[in-house]
Amino acid sequence: MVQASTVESVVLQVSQSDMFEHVLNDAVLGSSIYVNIALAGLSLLFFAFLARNVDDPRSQLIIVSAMAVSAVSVASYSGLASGLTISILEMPEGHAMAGETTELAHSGEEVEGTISLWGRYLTWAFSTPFILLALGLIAGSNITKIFTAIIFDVGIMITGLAAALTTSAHLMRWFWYAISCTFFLVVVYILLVEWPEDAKAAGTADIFNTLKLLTVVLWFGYTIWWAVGNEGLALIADAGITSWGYSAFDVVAKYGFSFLVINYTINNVDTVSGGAEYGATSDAIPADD
Ligand code: RET
Repeated sequence: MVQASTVESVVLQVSQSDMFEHVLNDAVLGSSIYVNIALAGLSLLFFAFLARNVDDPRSQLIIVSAMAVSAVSVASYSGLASGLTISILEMPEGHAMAGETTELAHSGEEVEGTISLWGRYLTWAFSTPFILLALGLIAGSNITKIFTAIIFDVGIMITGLAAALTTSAHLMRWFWYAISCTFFLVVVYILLVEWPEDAKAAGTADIFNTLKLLTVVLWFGYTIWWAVGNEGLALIADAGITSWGYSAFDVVAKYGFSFLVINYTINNVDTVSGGAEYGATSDAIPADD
């Protein structure tokens, strides 16, 4: 066994199983992940139960879209819990965490670098499009606007992932962050300007405005949290607390949001319906159950 006390700093190759064990043994970081696997799974079952009697195709599309957010979340947090999508990264010179070490919770060994839960950003590229699809459908928007919102949204998350994983130069991290924020403004524009008009015409302005506010406020929350968390300015230097921030946002932005969407849809099938043949790809429409 390595005697950490006999050397000044021990540089170790951190394995996937080390990350798995570290999460398991760090109560704050671990709970920020495990609690969400449970919540995502339970919400999925709950939503399936709530929507069990809906047979209108457009309503079902909105509901499936909202449920997909929780489904991706189970996979996302499982990736973090298993050590697959979480790493210890050495921050470049100029970053507040440059030269910092992390103590592995299970072995007490010191490793150079700070923890990045980069799997979050990767999986947001798969979950957030479903949030926007549900919102766009509720607003009665057209394909062009929905496509634009989703494409720029995927851009936010992938460039956010790049910001998190860049270790070559401090400035490059913030360059990626700036690109990501620019993409975010496109989505905000659609949410605040385009879709409210569409929702008015579709007769869904009330619920849309609630969902829009919740989304815009929380999504700005994620953006600011990245900037102040351990991967950004490190005003919050602890990886566990940074992770809990995102996990808390997730509870409202994913499960709370999806519940509002599904609850509204179930109770307003007539308003959101596109007719029994909505989305059919041929003239012969087989009964789906
Ligand atoms: C990052 C950092 C780079 C700049 C920006 C970001 C925005 C992230 C957002 C995340 C929303 C996530 C949700 C997840 C639910 O599944 C990537 C933090 C702009 C808006 C809603």
